[in-house]
Amino acid sequence: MEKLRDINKMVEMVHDANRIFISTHKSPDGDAIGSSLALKQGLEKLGKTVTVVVPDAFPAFLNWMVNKGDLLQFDQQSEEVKLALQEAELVFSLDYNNLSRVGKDLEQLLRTDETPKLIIDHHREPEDAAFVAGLHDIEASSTAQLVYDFIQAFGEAGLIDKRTAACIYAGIVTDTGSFRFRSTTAKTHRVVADLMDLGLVTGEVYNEIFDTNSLDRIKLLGYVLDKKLTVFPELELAHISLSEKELNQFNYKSGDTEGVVNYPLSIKGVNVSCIMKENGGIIRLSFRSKGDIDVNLFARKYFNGGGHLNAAGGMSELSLEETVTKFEAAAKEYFGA
Ligand SMILES: [Mn+2]
Repeated sequence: MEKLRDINKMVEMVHDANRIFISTHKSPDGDAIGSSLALKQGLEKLGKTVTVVVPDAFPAFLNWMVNKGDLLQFDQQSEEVKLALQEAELVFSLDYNNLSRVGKDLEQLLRTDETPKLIIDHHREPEDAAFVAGLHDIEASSTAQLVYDFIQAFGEAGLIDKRTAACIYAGIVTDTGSFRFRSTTAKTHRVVADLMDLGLVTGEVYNEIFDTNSLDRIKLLGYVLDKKLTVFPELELAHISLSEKELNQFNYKSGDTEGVVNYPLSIKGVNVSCIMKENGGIIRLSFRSKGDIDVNLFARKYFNGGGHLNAAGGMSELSLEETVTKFEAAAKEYFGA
């Protein structure tokens, strides 16, 4: 059996271990935190002592999931993390495919440590040599969905309670863009149905994650959509630009423009969207597209960036006005063809 699909070996290794160390990637997202806490809670019900380690801070909209003492943050508690790793008999790598994804210092710690490592993940091209076994599936909607399968593989009732179900759901709902990305399958919905049978109330979790806007943020969004949205119907494209001064009028905090770039894509006939944002003298650009339109190549070619087919970023050292002009010319050349 292929070693990164060997769930039975993983179950066996967990049975033989008492102290378990769970790690996840830098800038942890809903799937990283949700899958890690769900696995911790499940393993604790099996009588294990579990430490969850995140490399750095996670966004505030995930605070509801995390109880005091639930996890260690490496950039603030490196000594505690080292101790936990020394004592661990098994290390889990959750929601990342390569040890470099945890950040340099923690990566070094994990690489020099000889505790066997298991991976549960859905990112392409896992670092095979780093792991003794794993549950790796690039077709899974989320790592949280794989953690659900893993906990079920122990074949014991009661390992997933309402709180654990909420953590798994949080990972699934954030990684699938609320069940709209292509990775969402019938299996994804079946897992959620099972979680609901275990006590999950989907609306409660949804509110915790998505209904956390500040008034300033909503007013900024209103301003952007009313005053700053420019559409080029012939190019099937729209852009938004924001100066530092404008952002400050709405007491901008990092994260406040997260997702704003997606709004233009909801306009019928718009297939490419760009937001240009001034920050500390440089302009950061973020691109989104639909279908086969490649904004990764566009970002590489014109704005020193890159990313994925439908989501990419770039930067510009020109002024905001000059960047807008450059973007419009580049877009005409690249998307107009
Ligand atoms: Mn994920």
